[in-house]
Amino acid sequence: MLNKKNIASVIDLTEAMKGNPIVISTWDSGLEANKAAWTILSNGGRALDAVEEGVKVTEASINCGVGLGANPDREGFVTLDACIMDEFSNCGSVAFLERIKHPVSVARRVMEKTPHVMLVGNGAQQFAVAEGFPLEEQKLSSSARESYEEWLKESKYKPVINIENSKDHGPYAPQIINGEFNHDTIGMVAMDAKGNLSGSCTTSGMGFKMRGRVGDSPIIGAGLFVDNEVGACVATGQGEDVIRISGSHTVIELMRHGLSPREACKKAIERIIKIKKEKSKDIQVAFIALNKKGEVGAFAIQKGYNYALRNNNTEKLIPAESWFRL
Ligand code: SD4
Repeated sequence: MLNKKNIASVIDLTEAMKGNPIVISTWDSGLEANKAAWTILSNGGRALDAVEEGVKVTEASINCGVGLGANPDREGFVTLDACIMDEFSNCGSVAFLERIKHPVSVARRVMEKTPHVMLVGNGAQQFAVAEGFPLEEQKLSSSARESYEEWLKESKYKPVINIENSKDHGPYAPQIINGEFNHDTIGMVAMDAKGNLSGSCTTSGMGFKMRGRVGDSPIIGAGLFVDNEVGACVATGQGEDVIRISGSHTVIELMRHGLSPREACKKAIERIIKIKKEKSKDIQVAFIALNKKGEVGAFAIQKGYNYALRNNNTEKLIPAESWFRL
């Protein structure tokens, strides 16, 4: 409950954070993405611009799970999901979007230019083209083509835990391993020099997913949530299980009630463990969160998840604690 005294302390904290921007993002790929975000944050720019430009770096790269170079669905088409949210609780999202290079920017346009929050499929593509986004060729990257052809031999669907950080095939493991397949995403949350928060999330979802499958990443409250009075959170991993607990919103509400970002992420992971029971050992889900004091934290189901942080003092990868420690 906000009373006069703690309203004052919220304002004091915000004052204290001014001039101390920070950005965190998911997986190893977050290091490069953070650099682009930092160019904006370190020059006094808005967190919203930082989280858009940051994840665009990953969208433009060839990797297994973000942007047009990513692995396709089981029909052979790359379909993209993304969302963005700002300090005023404005939000925009696209899902099942094809042939557009920067879905996060289309999500921002949905937020800024339409009365809606979410556009999907053909409608999202039509909107993007009308807004001047080029319609790219319907074509797989060579690594995605190879992975897809390999996958077609058995057509099995089984996400591989932590494939995002596998070193076997470049930074984002764009290829299949032992006939098993992957997921990947970049999520980013940031606080700017004015103490305002924003977040973004973009993905091709799970490689070789069913046509039409949409995960948590474009769902506000599941893959991403921002509350400028409290904090920002983004999820990665098996989207179905993030949606089941409204993951990112849950983390924000837990922080609102006083938990640190780490404790809040851990509690959300515990909820998934409670629901999934034995099956928890076969899935990966992770949350990263940032609160209004500029404190960060993360928690994952499985070991091997890390996130990238950049602020005035440091630029580094941080291994997250996990429910299973082996
Ligand atoms: C999804 N959550 O589509 C995404 C995948 C992901 O790292 O985060 N991979 O379910």
